[in-house]
Amino acid sequence: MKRSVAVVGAGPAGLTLANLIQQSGIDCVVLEKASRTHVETRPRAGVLEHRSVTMLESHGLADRLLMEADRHGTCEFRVSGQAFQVAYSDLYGGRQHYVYPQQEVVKDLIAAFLDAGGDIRFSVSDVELADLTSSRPSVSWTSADGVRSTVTCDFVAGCDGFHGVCRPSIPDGVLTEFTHQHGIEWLAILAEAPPSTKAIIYALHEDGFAGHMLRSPTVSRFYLQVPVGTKASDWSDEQVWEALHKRFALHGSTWSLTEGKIIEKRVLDMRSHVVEPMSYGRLYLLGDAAHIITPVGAKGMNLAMNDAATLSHALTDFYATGSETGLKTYSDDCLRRVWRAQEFSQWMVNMIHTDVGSPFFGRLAQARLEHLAESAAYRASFAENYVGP
Ligand code: FAS
Repeated sequence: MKRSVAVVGAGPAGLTLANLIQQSGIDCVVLEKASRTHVETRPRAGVLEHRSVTMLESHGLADRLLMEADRHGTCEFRVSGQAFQVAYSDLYGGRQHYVYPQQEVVKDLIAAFLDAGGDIRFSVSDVELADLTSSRPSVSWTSADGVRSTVTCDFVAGCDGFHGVCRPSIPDGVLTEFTHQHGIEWLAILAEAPPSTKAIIYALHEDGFAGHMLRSPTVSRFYLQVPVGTKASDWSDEQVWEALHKRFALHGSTWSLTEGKIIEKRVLDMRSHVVEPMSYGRLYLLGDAAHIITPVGAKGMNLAMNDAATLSHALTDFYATGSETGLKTYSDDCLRRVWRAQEFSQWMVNMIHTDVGSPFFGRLAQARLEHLAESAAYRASFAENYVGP
């Protein structure tokens, strides 16, 4: 087959890109190794930044999101049984977060792409990239019925996540990899429990961090800091709820945590990873294929979508005017935003964990929190980075 662009991976990065370039009249094919049902039911992130929603809305891709998503503009910090809130939306021009599960975003983007005549191949295997430095790279795959196919194209978009095939297709020595292991692990819990809060809660406790994230009116995401090397099976549901009650407890308050059936428990090792540059020849890397960030600050999905918007602009310009400027600056444009997000995420990791590194850092974490509680200027800077500059 011949296409202008081959997109490998149907996550937020690949699907946003495919929809945007299709709207610009650029033909593409999307290749996804999982089934449609799997990608449309796989729970991951759940918070969209103001600018991601503005971008989707400007392309007519946010109708259901805008109808169903909860808007949030406040978050809460709990330390030693005391709580304070940061009304970050008021501090940053009314910009809000939209709580809308990633799998719903994926579902909407697949539907919009197919409704507009898009071509997605699900359940493909053995994806291989070739001739990436030529003007006609190609991608080959085997479909579920065993047929081997090849698409020749102008550009390949590597949107296949951290464990995909696109980044490893780049020869050794081309990319510079920046990796940081935070030395922390979180037990990520999904429970059929209505949220017990209207604001995301970050709780610091001598036993470790606890987080109450928001997903939907019937499902909540919780995070529990656990010792490195923990297996999800080490924690019974009873132990999970006991620890959450203890770490969220407030002195002299009637606030209570509503429990529910735990439907997912997995351990997330907190690591960050960035490759430079985010392109090689006619291959462009987007989202988790190029950068991994901790869930602290909810940046992963938003960075993936912004990479897609940036590459879409560059490709639209290339096909409309022949200009390669956007394609040449794509990597630097994205990396500026990626490192800004990594810096903020690291700052928050160090603020909400009291035992990262030496006890000295524990004191720093406390000082940061006190500064956030007391200083309007500090809160304004927090607000800008938290909701997305
Ligand atoms: P994705 O990983 O979403 O999509 C890549 C796609 O490529 C997948 O559909 C995959 O099946 C496909 N693929 C892989 N290899 C392929 C191959 N060889 N051929 C074809 N297709 C292939 N972020 C938050 O902010 N909050 C959270 O709570 C949160 N939770 C997360 C939980 C988990 C388990 C993970 C892995 C990530 C989580 N994230 C979270 C980060 C997450 O949101 C990512 O940043 C986001 O999915 C990145 O989007 P993509 O780059 O599109 O990658």
